[in-house]
Amino acid sequence: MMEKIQTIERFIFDQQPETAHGEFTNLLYDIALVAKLIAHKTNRAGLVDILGRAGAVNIQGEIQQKLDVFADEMIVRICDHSGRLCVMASEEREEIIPIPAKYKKGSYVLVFDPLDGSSNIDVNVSIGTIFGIYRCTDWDLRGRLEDVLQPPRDLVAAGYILFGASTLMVYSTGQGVHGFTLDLELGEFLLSHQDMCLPEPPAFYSTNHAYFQRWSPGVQNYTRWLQGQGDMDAPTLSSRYIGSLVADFHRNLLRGGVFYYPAEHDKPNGKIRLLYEAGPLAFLIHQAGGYASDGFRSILDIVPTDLHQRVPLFIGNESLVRKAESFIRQD
Ligand code: AHM
Ligand code: MG
Repeated sequence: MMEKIQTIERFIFDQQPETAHGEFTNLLYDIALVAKLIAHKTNRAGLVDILGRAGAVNIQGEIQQKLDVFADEMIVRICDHSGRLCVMASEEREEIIPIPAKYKKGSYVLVFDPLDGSSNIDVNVSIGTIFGIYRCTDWDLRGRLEDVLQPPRDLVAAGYILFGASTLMVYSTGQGVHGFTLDLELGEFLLSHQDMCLPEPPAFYSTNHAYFQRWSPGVQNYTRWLQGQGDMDAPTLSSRYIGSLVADFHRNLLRGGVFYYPAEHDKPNGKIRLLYEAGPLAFLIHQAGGYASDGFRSILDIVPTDLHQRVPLFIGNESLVRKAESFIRQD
């Protein structure tokens, strides 16, 4: 039994090349630590009404924080002085997050959405953290905006932490996608999903149908096709939509499917952020045998021009995402 148990530390260590200095490996450990801290806090989220609302002063005289602000600050506090990063960027902050001059700088760039699915935080529905790691582009300089604005194809690792029925950390360093479940008694992430691959045939499509009237005819026709309307080639799918990208993505990764958040008439880039959400998840889906597109091209090839740029997203089993592209081409 003991032989079968693998902690995340052990797994990361075994995967690192012999020549590695441990900087990257330790960065992944740091993220696993952050995951435990956020999990601890989110598990107590329901107690907010008893202990004090966000913004109110609690029994200890501390101001209660919103969970997404807490997660953002926790990631920055754990990662800024480790000597492994040259710069960070967060969905919660307008500007890049420099590494303070008093700390040593490292070779990596961390981009993250500290707690995605904000509309689900207060209602006890799964939420998640998404992260991506790039190499800094100029070793001699402290991190700059250019280090952050790299296309997702250049990611060296990406992953997410799902705070759901259990806490799960899923990541890839370009050698498959692996998942670890947090054992609360041991306080350790244990390998639970090795080498995840998208199954065929896919089971689900996931989108917010309420926006149907805001979509282009191509996306509307694609939706009809997914529903099996009038085409012999139509897949047999069921629909699932949580409204938490990490949870929707994770379910589709395990069962197969497509998630899409398309352009809308008055939101031509949709809602999902390229740097913190679409890019890292595109990296993961490729590693799992799938594909991610903005409807025209691979998400991996899009060079960000703005920290908070949004992008239409179609992500999942390649056959389903290619079909979206072909419907959209007819627009
Ligand atoms: P957020 O970054 O403000 O939390 O928004 C991102 C979330 C995603 O998790 C989810 O896929 C999407 O917004 C749901 O949006 P909608 O409520 O419009 O369907
Ligand atoms: Mg988000």
